[in-house]
Amino acid sequence: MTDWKTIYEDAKHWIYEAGERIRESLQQELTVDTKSNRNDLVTNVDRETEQYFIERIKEKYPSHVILGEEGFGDEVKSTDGIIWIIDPIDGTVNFVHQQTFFCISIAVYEDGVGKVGLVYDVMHDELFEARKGEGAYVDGKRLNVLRPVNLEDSILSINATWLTPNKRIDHERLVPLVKVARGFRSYGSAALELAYVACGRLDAYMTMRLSSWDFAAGWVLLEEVGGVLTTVEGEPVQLLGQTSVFAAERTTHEAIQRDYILPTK
Ligand code: 2AM
Ligand code: CA
Repeated sequence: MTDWKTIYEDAKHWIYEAGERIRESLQQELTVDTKSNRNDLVTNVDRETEQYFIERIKEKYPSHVILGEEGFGDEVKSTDGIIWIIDPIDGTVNFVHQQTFFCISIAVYEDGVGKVGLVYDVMHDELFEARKGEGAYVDGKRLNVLRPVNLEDSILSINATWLTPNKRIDHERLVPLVKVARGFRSYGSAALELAYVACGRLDAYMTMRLSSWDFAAGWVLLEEVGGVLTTVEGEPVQLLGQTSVFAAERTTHEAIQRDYILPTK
């Protein structure tokens, strides 16, 4: 039988250690390259951190599959079995430009079901963690189940990209939502923004293009506090491939879908 407690403890130990290495790496000069476009950055630290996790996971759990953003893991075509989903640095643009507001995101799924989710804010030394059925925690303190919120009292997170003309959504659909909310934030790290929804700092997070390593750990956190994560259209999210993501407490999620997203279809 799978020993989830040990997997969880190993993941936690490795994430803290990797965070320490990232903080130390800031003393040295970064090598920054671009990937799909000039704003899609990757550094030597993203690569080295992913390799750090892969070495340890492969040594201790040779039968587990690894899906990592930087491609050092396995080629994953199915969600069968135990899969580690790793984003070594989520928020690389922040890492390069600001040296803060980035995190390590580690999730472990079994047959497509999230079992472990860890989001570590490296510079604030803040760890969000959850095990399926065991609740979600920040720095060891249990997070409360989320409560519904009036949209007028809410803080929403949407990247400004989606509020300008773009090929994924009619941006005008989102304007009424931004106008009705009390405030609107964009942190530039999807995993951290999902963790912030899970702990109530944000009331909803919406984006049009994520990969599983950006949301897999945040999804486990959210499920433990009564949060819901779907596509923007309210459909189930697929773990493999790119997807839009809309996350909020269950009733808030329903209200935004009903009053703002679906009527304008
Ligand atoms: P990253 O820093 O790991 O690339 C920025 O709004 C958020 O979206 C970050 O979490 C960022 O992850 C993610 N992101 C940026 N570009 C992306 C892309 N082309 N596909 C998927 N996720 C992306
Ligand atoms: Ca990344």
